[in-house]
Amino acid sequence: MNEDLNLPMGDSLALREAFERAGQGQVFRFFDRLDEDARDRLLKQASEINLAEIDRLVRELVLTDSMVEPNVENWQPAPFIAAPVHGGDLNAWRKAEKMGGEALRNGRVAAFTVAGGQGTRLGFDGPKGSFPATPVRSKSLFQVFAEKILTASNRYHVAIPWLIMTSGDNHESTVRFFTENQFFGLESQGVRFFQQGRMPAVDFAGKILLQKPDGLALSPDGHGGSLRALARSGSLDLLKESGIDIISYFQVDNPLLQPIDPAFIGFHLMGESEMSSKMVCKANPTEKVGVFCLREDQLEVIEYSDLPEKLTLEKDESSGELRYRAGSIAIHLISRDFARQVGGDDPRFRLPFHRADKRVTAIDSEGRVVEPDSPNGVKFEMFAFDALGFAKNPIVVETLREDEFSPIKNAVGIDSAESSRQDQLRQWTRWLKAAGEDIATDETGLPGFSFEVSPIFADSKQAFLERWKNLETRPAIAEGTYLE
Ligand code: UD2
Repeated sequence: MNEDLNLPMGDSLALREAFERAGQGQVFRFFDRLDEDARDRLLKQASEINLAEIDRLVRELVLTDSMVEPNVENWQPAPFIAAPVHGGDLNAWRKAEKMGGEALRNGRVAAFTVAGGQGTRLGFDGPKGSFPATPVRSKSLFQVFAEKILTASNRYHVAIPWLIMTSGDNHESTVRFFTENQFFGLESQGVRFFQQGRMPAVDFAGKILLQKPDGLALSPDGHGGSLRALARSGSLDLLKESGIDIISYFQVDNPLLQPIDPAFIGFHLMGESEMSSKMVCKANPTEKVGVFCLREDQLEVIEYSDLPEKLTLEKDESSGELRYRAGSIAIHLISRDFARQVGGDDPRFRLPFHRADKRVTAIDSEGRVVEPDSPNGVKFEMFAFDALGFAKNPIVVETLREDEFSPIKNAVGIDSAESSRQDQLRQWTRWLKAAGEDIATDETGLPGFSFEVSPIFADSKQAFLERWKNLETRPAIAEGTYLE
């Protein structure tokens, strides 16, 4: 008996034979030379692999030339609910906010962060959520979200649970980060971590790559894997038991976002939507965000790299605005039952995998480690926004970039820690000015000094104005001021 695997020896042989039959026998190339523990490790990883799925993906995505130009005849920009400042119906927004507030008070909402990505572009050693994001206190992204969730919990008199999806690469370090920081003031039992699935990388002939003699080259299965992981981890069952039917989904990289947004929740409910999304108007045609489109009347997000150039640049004749301007900022509301449907095993609701050609450190047939300087392999990833294709009544709601979107993705330049820090400062400065304070800024609204407003003090302009008005003594805002 092989204790670790809980697999009788006969079964480990059956596993090896199954790989052989699937044309993936190279996975066990070094098996005979491995010691007992190393064999167990390899067998355990191999048993995670769905060979039929890999076979299908290799045939569909790796061995075929799928670079066919799409026929864009039936494409349209997606409609969206405009923000009040862009002509949206203020009464509808008020109604939505009220309805969302009620759902929150009734404990129907959980927050959900996808934090399983490898964060390679940032070059930061550690889970991306532990990256220091704020200008004065250098609070981590996780702390910013935790404080926003705590503030919303206090406002609606309900403990809002927080689900956090990690991956095999960062699960332990993420949990440790929360434990070491006492969960940033949240109740630890209200925060639930679970790992997403992994997929093996293959070479351009479709063969699964080995990272070492006893290890496959595995990587997270994309943020779309969150739907499977929500179901498989038992999280959806727990939500059901707690009467929660709305999941507020967001990425780990954007400190400006509102994890809990009553108006968005209200629109989701009024529209009887199974999956709703937020958009901002694209900053420029080539901004690296997906775009909401209608394809044959079906709402989809088309990743920027897949949107044909003609459509990327197309402008509205009368307004001069980009026609395809509804940029996805990867914030969604997902109904629990819909998550179960898309995260289950029914092939009718199967999210597609996308192919990403990447440099994959792997060993060659002699067991030598090869660090390639150009892509040598294919990774398979699912995208959460592809679930929109299965959703009933999906809706898109506009939010303002300056209020809600300033992600930290790159080490320098656009979407970097510095650009995000400046956007946070601009936001707080706008709140102070709205409260009647005089703060000198440059023409972009950036003050000449750093200060910080904690989400515990205020998490929106409305909350800030209220809080500021009621302060007995108002602090001078200067370099290093921290409002808590
Ligand atoms: C994403 C969207 C883009 C736009 C932009 C907004 C895709 C393909 N593109 O671009 O359209 O909405 O965000 O900021 O999504 N993650 C996991 N597991 C994985 C992979 C990623 O949890 O296996 C998480 C990751 O931790 C992060 C988020 O998903 O929170 C986004 O991942 P990304 O950095 O790969 O997405 P990005 O910036 O290319």
